Amino acid sequence: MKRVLTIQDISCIGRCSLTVALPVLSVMGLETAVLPTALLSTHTAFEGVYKKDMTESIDPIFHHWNSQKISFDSIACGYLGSVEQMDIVRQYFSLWKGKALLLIDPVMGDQGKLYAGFDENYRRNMRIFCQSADVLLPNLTEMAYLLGVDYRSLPKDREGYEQLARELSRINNGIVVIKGISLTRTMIAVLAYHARTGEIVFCEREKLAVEPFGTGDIFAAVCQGALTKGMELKRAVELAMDFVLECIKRTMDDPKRRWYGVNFEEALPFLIASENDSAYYI
Ligand code: PXL
Repeated sequence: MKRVLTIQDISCIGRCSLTVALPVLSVMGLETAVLPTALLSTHTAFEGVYKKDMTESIDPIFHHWNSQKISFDSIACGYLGSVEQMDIVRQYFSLWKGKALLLIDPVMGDQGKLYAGFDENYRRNMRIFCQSADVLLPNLTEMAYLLGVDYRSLPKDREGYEQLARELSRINNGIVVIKGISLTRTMIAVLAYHARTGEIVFCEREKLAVEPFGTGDIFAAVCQGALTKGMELKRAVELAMDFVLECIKRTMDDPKRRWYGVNFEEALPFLIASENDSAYYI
């Protein structure tokens, strides 16, 4: 069985980050190691969040793993607690470059704004960290911050996003997967671009009238699982989109969805059938 690592926070309440990535990766048949970057009482959209940063534990944990020669087939990083922590994870990524598939979801913001607690210094450092990724998975806000372009003047057509994907891929010279592209009111798309092969994947699905919490984290986890299992980029993106859509469909009538994420538990069987393939992206 392949072993993967997911590095992100535990938000006790709110169904995002580790609490969605772990079950998704497990159900996809991957031994899943976790590294919590922070412990939060809820995700940061709630008011008055309690947050305990785990920075001081991260180096000793990596150190121990190295001493035990623990290896991973892929490592994904999401929400981080501090710039200092980002530096430590970046060094760990550099140990694994070329040996494990390295994914970064540059979790910083949404809807054109940075999340609570993040600033220009964090953004600058995130851009540097992103150079380490084989696969970069930003939403539109994060893409705009990484490129230093205005969120309000993002393109209105597919060609415009292809151009931005090419620019973004100069950061990591690898794969970029841009989430949440809405070219019409009824459809939502993901655009993936592979800088070294020129492959472009544009995957569009029906847009449902709600935007619940944590779906970006679920999307990234499915991509990590699918690519680690050797699926082609196109199939990985399609699987991730279809799974997120299934999750949202099961949450449409839930009035608490804005805060508590999606009812992904009911959709998990959808992922059990996802088989192994033999494409490699390292
Ligand atoms: O879903 C992204 C995310 C992850 N972790 C924490 C968050 C957010 C988004 O707000 O607050 C703690």
